Amino acid sequence: MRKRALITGITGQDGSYLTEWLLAQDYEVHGLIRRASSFNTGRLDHIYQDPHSSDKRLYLEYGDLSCADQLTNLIYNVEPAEIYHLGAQSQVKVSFEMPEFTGDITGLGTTRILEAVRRSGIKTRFYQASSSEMFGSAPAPQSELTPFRPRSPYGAAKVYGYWMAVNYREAYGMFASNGILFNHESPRRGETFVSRKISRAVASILAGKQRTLYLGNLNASRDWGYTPEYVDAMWRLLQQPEPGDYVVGTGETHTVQEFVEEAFEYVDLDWKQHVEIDPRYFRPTEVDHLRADASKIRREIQWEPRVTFRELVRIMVDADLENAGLTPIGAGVRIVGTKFGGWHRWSSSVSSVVGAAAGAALGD
Ligand code: NDP
Ligand code: GDR
Repeated sequence: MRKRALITGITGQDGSYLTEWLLAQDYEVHGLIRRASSFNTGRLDHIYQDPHSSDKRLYLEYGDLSCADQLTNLIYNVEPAEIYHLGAQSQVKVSFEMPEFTGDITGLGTTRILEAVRRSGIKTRFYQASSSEMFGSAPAPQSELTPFRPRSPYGAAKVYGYWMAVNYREAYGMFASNGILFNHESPRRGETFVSRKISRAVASILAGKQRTLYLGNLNASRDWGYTPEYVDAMWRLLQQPEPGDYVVGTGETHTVQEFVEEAFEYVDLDWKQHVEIDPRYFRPTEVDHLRADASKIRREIQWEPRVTFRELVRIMVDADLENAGLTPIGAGVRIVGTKFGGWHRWSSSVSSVVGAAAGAALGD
């Protein structure tokens, strides 16, 4: 029988790739979307099916993570075999400006979903989108055994969500797993996250539409991977015989400045001519250094990322060049062609979507 999955945060970067991946595995996919005054499904339009089609396998359902009743009804009615809980106020800088809202959506939102599962009495497998931001100031490399030291309201809310998933596993025997994912990027990344801000600026500078890119802290280092590989990891976690908590990352770290250098160098521009620091983008507390020790998932689940840091930057810059009406340099297009196929191709999965993948740009 066809498996049914429910995804919260389906309109986001990860939700859209996960949907494609699950549809390719023959799932029926239901996604929670918020009501908005304009369409917010840009990342899904290329896979959205005509509601009258007899082979329809993607359904979008209205609801909000702030409203428990809606979530309980939805979970009871859909009765999913797997729930991927990706919905969140996910922007770290915004969380300092809206700490209570972030706690409500990113933290309590997880409890609302877990409680909806418990109350509806259905048997399901639950994935919690935990984050490397939970490690905060804990020294690298960070593994499942590293104590959490969050440095933002977002990080603190994710720590709460993490422990709620563990608690429902232990208290009620629920199959609940945490994927502690390090930064993962793609051409569908929201435009205010630093990777996409850089790749878009490079394209825009080449197109003659922008001269200067204003950034904050260039010294922070992140463990950056390519999102399509990370949604595969999420799925694999829910296919295991037992639930558990896993760090997912590449094991390499690079500074924001290195991302800038790599992106500008790829198109033969001198970044020093174009990048300026604007303290507006500094955070009250910063996470300085993240690098995953992902040996557990490599060992137990055989998940291994294939896209390198340089390749990731090239994929993103090529996609934004195309989006700006320019010809891509081509290395990024080739990497997607040689390393992927099937559900994830340049023409159907990257270039046709990137223009629409503006993301929910609440702030920066
Ligand atoms: P995005 O910001 O791209 O997507 C967030 C999603 O949550 C969107 O679909 C958004 O809907 C939805 N959402 C926000 N608020 C609500 C609400 N009140 N009710 C219902 N839905 C809501 O995030 P990503 O795809 O990058 O990340 C997915 C998850 O993984 C998040 O939980 C994030 O915190 C976590 N994470 C991400 C990492 C990364 O590097 N990308 C790393 C580690 C964890 P809308 O489109 O309407 O705004
Ligand atoms: P992050 O991603 O905070 O790691 O959270 P982001 O891309 O926002 O920042 C990465 C690093 O870049 C520095 N930076 C800037 N950041 C932004 N957004 N804009 C700038 O202009 C800028 N200049 C420098 C930041 O200070 C930071 O050090 C992401 C989100 O997806 C979270 O939801 C997720 O949990 C974590 O990754 C893992």
